[in-house]
Amino acid sequence: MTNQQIISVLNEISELLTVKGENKFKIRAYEKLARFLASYPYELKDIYKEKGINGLTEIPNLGEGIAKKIVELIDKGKLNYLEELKKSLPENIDLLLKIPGMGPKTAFLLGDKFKIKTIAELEKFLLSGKLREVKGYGEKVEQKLLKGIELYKKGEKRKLLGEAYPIAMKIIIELKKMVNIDFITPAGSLRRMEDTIGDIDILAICKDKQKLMDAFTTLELVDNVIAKGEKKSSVHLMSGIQADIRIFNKDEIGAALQYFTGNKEHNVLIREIAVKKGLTLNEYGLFKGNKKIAGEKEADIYKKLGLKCIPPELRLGGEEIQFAMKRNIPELIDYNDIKGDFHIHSKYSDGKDDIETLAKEGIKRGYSYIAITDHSVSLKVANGLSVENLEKQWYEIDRINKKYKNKIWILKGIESDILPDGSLDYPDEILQKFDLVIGSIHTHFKMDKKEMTERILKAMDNKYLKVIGHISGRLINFREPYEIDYVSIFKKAVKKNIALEINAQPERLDIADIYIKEGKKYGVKFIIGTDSHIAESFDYIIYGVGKARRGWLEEKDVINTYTIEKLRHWLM
Ligand code: DGT
Ligand code: CA
Ligand code: CA
Ligand code: ZN
Repeated sequence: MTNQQIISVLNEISELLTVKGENKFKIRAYEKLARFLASYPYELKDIYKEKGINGLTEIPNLGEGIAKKIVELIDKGKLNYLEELKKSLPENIDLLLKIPGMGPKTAFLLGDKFKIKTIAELEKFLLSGKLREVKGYGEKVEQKLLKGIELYKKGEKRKLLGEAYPIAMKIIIELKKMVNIDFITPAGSLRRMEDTIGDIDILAICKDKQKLMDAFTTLELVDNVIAKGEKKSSVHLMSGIQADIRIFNKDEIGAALQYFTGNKEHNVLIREIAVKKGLTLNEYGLFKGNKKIAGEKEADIYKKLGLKCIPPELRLGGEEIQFAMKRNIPELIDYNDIKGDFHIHSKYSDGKDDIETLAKEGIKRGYSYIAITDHSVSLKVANGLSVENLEKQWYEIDRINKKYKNKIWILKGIESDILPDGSLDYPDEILQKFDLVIGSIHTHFKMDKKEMTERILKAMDNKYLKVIGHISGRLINFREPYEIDYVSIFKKAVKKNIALEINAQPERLDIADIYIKEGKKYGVKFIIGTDSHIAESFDYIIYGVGKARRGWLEEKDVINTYTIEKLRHWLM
């Protein structure tokens, strides 16, 4: 029972209680804990194993009542309370509630009055136009729910990069502990750093194949084994993802990496080039007749085909091939080029950690600077900062900056709401005191393309604004982006020296990589922010760099690579 699974049970309970019209405070307790756990770094089952139920009740937001339920979940894998709750409501209402955009009242209506029990039934019902005949419902709700079904179907199949990536790393670390492995690496969509991952593909070189397969199929993370062979095995993981492992010989691994990194379209184009040259390419090597001319090194495959080696993140079966032919692939920003993080929440708003903890985390990672960017005053749900609290925070930042002088620079930042009329959330005399002002949209998502674009352009007129945060508002698999006119924002960003944020939160990854690539053509600069609400989330930076690379960005395009001097200059 992972935290992720516990969170979904908590959310399910809170939704079912809402449907029942139960006490608000009771419901909120479940919601609050679920939100808190989403960025909690320790597994509850480990804490329980070590310290028992008392370990659980020490955790903030976790009272004794819920702790008992969590214990039952960990011990038995299910919860009687939840089963009973479900029985007292229309059948399968919990399934209906998983549809993005579905509220508890509507779910109850659909289950109770119309006896809808499956997603397929729901889809049919919505398409029949019967919902709009119910008082208070219209075509709009039908459309919204149909969209929700579409998102749900996608989300069922694909996991977020930020869920799959740590799992793949964990698999690799665990296997290395148990077996003597010569080489092991992820391939597939994970290596390409796609937004979402269908399944995890792992490639390895290992002399003791049998032992590696035994270890892989008996990992603690494994739920059930799909297939176990000498060179390939597949498993379903507890987290709902499938993982494959394939073992190759040393003289094949480069070709295997090329083949299994994909994507498919890229591979088709690469194979066409090979064929034109009278060569054959497969996952074991590049061959001229029976003679292998490349196979051990991935770069050699590309080289022998007359191409510059293409970074995995660019392998999409598009123009990367043409660029590689002309040897025009840019030197992409590297995962080690990052000198700081520009989007961090502290406990002054809705983060968990204090400024000093965050500073130490930055130092631990070798950063030269981090920006504390809490929420602004009007975002009450996230405990947005009043001017009074801001002053307290600045005082604290000054103290920490003094204490860790020459080790790290803590920027006084803010993630200011962009209000519906495009104004920022504080008067200019406050805004001017920040080192870094990010403007983000957190409310009023329903504006049309023109209104939304104008709202953002208006915010960019504020001379203290330096960054537009998570520009499209999308939540992958959950909320569609609102529409905006990217080009007019790109042009204004360049003119006003405003950077666009690559928000590295796994569910956001916003601005999307296709627009990063587009923006770069206009000369836009980008800033990567993890949007951390806890120090451990500094890890998300790799997803941000992955997105930057997929957007063809170089070191010079990303502000996080700047030295302190250069950063200060940019901020002026
Ligand atoms: P995913 O798992 O849906 O997120 O995406 P991938 O790209 O990881 O796809 P997957 O796991 O089905 O296969 C891994 C790679 O193996 C894929 O990117 C390219 C290669 N591959 C798989 N099947 C084929 C195929 O039929 N033809 C070619 N040329 N390559 C394939
Ligand atoms: Ca895959
Ligand atoms: Ca696969
Ligand atoms: Zn935000």
